[in-house]
Amino acid sequence: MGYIKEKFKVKAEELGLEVKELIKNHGSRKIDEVTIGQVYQGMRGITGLVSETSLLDANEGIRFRGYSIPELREHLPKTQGGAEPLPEGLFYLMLIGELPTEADVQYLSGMWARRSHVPNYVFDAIEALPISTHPMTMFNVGIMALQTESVFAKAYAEGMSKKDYWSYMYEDTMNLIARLPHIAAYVYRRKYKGGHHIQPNGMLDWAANFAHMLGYDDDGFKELMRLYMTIHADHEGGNVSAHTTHLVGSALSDAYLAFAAGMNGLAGPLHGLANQEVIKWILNMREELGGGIPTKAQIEQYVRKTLSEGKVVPGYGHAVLRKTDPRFTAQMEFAKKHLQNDELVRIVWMVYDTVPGILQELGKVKNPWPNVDAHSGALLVHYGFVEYEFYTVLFGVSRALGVLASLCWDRALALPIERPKSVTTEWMKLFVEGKLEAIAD
Ligand code: CMX
Repeated sequence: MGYIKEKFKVKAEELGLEVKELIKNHGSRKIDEVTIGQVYQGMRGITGLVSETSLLDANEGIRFRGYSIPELREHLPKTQGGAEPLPEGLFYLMLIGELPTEADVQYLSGMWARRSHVPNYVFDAIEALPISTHPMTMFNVGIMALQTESVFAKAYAEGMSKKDYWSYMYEDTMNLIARLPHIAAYVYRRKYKGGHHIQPNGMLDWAANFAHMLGYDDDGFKELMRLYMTIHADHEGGNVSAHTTHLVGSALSDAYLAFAAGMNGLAGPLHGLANQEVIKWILNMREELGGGIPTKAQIEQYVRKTLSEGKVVPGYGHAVLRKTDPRFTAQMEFAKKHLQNDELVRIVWMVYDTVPGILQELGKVKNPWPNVDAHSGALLVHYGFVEYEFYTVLFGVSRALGVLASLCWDRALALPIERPKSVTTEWMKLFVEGKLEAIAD
């Protein structure tokens, strides 16, 4: 057993005992109350899940095992001469709960490089789709084709003990994370670069190798990918992609099945697809206004037009956050350092100056501030990565780090199948009338 797996086993056994005690001594204590409004309105604000890898504060933003994004940028190992954290380090932190050493990060880079081989039938499955297929669909078809490689599913079919679930989930997690960049890059090169594929370079770190396979060997782009893969990785357990992966995994579906389900959620425009919607919206605005940098008044007018057409302003708002997303700020800092004078970046900053005030005026938007998706596209376009329909795939590759680390914990803590109770509106009406007994009859 590799030393990271051994370390995870020890940590999981310790926490497993603590959780048992917690449930035994405090299991009946109430943590929350649920209102009828919450039940109808997306279960907002109900504490009903445990996710070890990160915790979201409405005002401060995300913390990974206690570390904020600025702290991660400072403390996680970097590549030689680089300034951005290596996502391998964040994965280690989320899985083990401790900051990694340089050696831990190198161990993961090496392991993922060794496990990165993707069988040809996965590419054949992608090839079977029309070229017009959305990249997220191609990506997920690739993941589903790769499910044949699940060691968890194989061991379960052969009859494994409950005690070993975590071990096979860990192996599936490592294999899947190792292979995702190759599948994603294959989709990109097939759809946008005439099928001219680029072989992986096992000497590079995980994010740089991904950039390389996509066809971007610029050092600046590699740094951007390291930052991008780090900040998109996790956002506690309740967001659609994390929650779906956890939910599907709770049926003992393997990592491939569970992660693919999560990716279908990420592909929705109110979640991960918002990153393509943002840049599409900005480019349309620029075109409609005749090109160049619009004035603040023109942006304001365009925002109002978007709202009057019954659309949301993409990249703004959040179900939990109530301040500017620190993931937006991290990208803004990257832009200030590396691409200060980029036209699209300047428009993104002008939109940031304009949108919150207008959304506030509406009186119903709980968070008028930008989320992670409001900035990412402009950075990618700067490096020539203009195919915005692909952006959610980048988000997806990163999101694997968080949701799969969580899935390892789910199996290690032997969390049961998830099955909340639902009721009908008829039940609700009887409940408010105080006639609940009638339902029981
Ligand atoms: N533009 C216009 N209206 C918005 C809005 C925005 N950016 N954000 C919220 N609203 C509206 C909602 O549509 C809702 O309107 P109705 O009452 O008419 O249905 C009202 O304000 C209240 O919504 P809320 O409680 O503030 O927001 P929710 O928790 O329901 O939804 C989110 C959160 C992110 C889906 C929403 O803010 C939104 O649609 N934003 C734009 C899409 C986006 O950027 N998504 C990416 C989120 C980050 C991610 O997951 O990647």
